[in-house]
Amino acid sequence: MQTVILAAGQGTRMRPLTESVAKPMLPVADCPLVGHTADAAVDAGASELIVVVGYEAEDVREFFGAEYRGVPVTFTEQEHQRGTADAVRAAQPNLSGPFAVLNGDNLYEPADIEALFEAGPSIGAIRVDDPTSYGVLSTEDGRVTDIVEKPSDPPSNLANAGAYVFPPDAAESLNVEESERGEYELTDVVARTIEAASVTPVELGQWLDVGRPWELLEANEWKLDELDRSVRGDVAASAEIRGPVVVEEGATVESGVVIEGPALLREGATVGPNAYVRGRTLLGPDTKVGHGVEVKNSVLMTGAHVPHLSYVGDSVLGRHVNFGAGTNVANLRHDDEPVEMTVKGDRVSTERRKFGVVAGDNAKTAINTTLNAGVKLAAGATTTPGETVLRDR
Ligand code: TTP
Repeated sequence: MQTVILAAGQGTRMRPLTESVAKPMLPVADCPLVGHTADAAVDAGASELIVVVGYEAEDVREFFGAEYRGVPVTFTEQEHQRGTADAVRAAQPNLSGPFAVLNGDNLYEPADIEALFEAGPSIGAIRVDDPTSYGVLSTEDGRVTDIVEKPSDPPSNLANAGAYVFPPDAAESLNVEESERGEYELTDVVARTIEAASVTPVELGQWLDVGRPWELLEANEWKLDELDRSVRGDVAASAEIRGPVVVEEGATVESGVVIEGPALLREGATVGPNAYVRGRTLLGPDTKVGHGVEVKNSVLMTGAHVPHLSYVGDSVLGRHVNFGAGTNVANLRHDDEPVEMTVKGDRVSTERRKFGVVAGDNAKTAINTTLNAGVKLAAGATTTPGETVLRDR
């Protein structure tokens, strides 16, 4: 089945991490987010991947190349990011038969995508406790009868999981009206398809939409949990590596270090001496976790350094971030309420009791900086020695 992967979006809710990187290219365990989306499609038997690119397209093109795991890849450019239906419209000239559409920023189980492919025209759905912030499906006699966006009175708890198989003629009905929020939405194409064809709801076992920074942490938690232990790097005799830890070739673990898996140390990462890495932690290529540093349940992207005497918990550090000596991160509120973040100007609950900070590429903290839970540092932001950062900057 031809599979369209939508990877053109600007990822504005993920800022500052998407300041100069496409969201699908953010790291999730051992590959970019979109690599996991594509893996699910390939494992399910996709015959061709049609990748819609736009924002920061070059990295996406480079990652896939002409072939991905033996499956041919075609790129198509969406010039302006005017919505998901508009993105599929960019792929339309390449379509020739039934086709699947997956969001390039969603994680799926391969078996679920296989079930979707086998079902013919279908929509992936996930059962959620509170469907009011999703597209919600109505179903009758094993087919989808309606889809409503963010209903206050949801007809079911089946949420649209952004995975579809369309019949061939759906490619002709991509010219939908602009929605209230000014986009051309794929759900409007789905609504038309439901009227014209029998569309099966396929319930997915596990699914994650990665839209906001803490969801990138959740994506890493999911994929790091799937790691099998493999230690190929240089590990000092006095270091302790516990559980499912991957130390890639070219990574270094110095003396006195304890690493509790799941954890992944990519090539060029160095830890220690005397450091503690725990939770589900990704230490990207060329990262450094130095003496007296504890890193818990965090993602350090390429070249991020936390070299001396720091605590970093439940946080995401962009590329080449540097935390000065003694920088500490708060990741828990004393009232035990979920940590909040500002996303596009609105305060939003992360629904996590523990969440630390998000630092954009090249942010640098001075010595003894204290960063409060839920704070975002813009790309290139700096702090002054001894500063306590309570608000985004
Ligand atoms: P969204 O998550 O709705 O959009 P986004 O990724 O741009 O993020 P944000 O809302 O934070 O700005 O998009 C769902 C999927 O569709 C995602 O994989 C990106 C993709 N997409 C496009 O390819 N083109 C588009 O015009 C839009 C809006 C999204």
